[in-house]
Amino acid sequence: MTRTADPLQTVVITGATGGVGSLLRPRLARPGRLLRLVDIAEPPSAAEGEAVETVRADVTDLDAMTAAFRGAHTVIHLAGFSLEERWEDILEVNVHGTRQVLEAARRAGGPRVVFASSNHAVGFHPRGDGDPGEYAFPRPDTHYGVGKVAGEALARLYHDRYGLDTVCVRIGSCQPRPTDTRMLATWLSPDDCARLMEAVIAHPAPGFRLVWGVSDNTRRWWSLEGARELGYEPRDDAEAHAAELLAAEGGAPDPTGPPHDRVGGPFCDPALDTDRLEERAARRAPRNRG
Ligand code: 15L
Repeated sequence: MTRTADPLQTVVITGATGGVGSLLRPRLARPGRLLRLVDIAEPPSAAEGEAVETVRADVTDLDAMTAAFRGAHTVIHLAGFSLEERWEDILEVNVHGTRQVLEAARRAGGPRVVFASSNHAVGFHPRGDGDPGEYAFPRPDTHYGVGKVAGEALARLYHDRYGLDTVCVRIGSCQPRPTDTRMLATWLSPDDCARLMEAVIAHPAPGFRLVWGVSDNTRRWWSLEGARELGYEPRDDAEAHAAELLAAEGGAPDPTGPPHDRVGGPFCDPALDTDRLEERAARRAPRNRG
């Protein structure tokens, strides 16, 4: 662990060098706050005025996580595979890693934990059914989605059993900008993602929550009610990109056929099969995850 400053409030980000972590880091930096960045890769060094500590560790390492969470106000748990992977990899990193993060939070004195869940926890819900509601029953579309469901269950367990404040955010598509027509509904802008995290941090006592993480998109399918109850006020709308994306895809997609007929879109494709995952895992360096 490298230490640089002694501010008032510590916010830990696991998986800080990943896609969402890299977008959040500059947006969560502020005076009076220390960002403790946990990752197996070395995060970029601190920017001007940014109070940062780095911890090079694996989320499955309980002792390292417990040390990293000491004195923290909030842990934003993003670490893990972000796409479909072999079952054993999802189990080890996404499921066991999340259990270790929650257990470490308990041992470290109980910072609140935000769990980055995903729309793929409920990906097989037909889109035609409309908004599946805040607490849509799990219908995972992949091993990855099962890992998110397990993480939500663990978050609930650690709240009910130990009183830890745990907030699960079913993230749509957190990208710098929407890149296809599906994201006209599912986009969570980086600024809105940071707004949602700030709402969780600022809330006096969130308890257990399960909310959608999505911008206020004109075409969104999901409720913002739960997130708004936390204090989230989204300001972005993917509609600003609609003309360009619709033109690129030759018009509005057919919502009654694959991949647009299910919440999880392309993740519901049976072509995400085991052989391809084995090949990808074989090409990946050990413990190199995104
Ligand atoms: C996710 O959960 C993935 O991590 C991300 O890579 C995107 O595919 C996103 O969902 C999505 O559904 O767009």
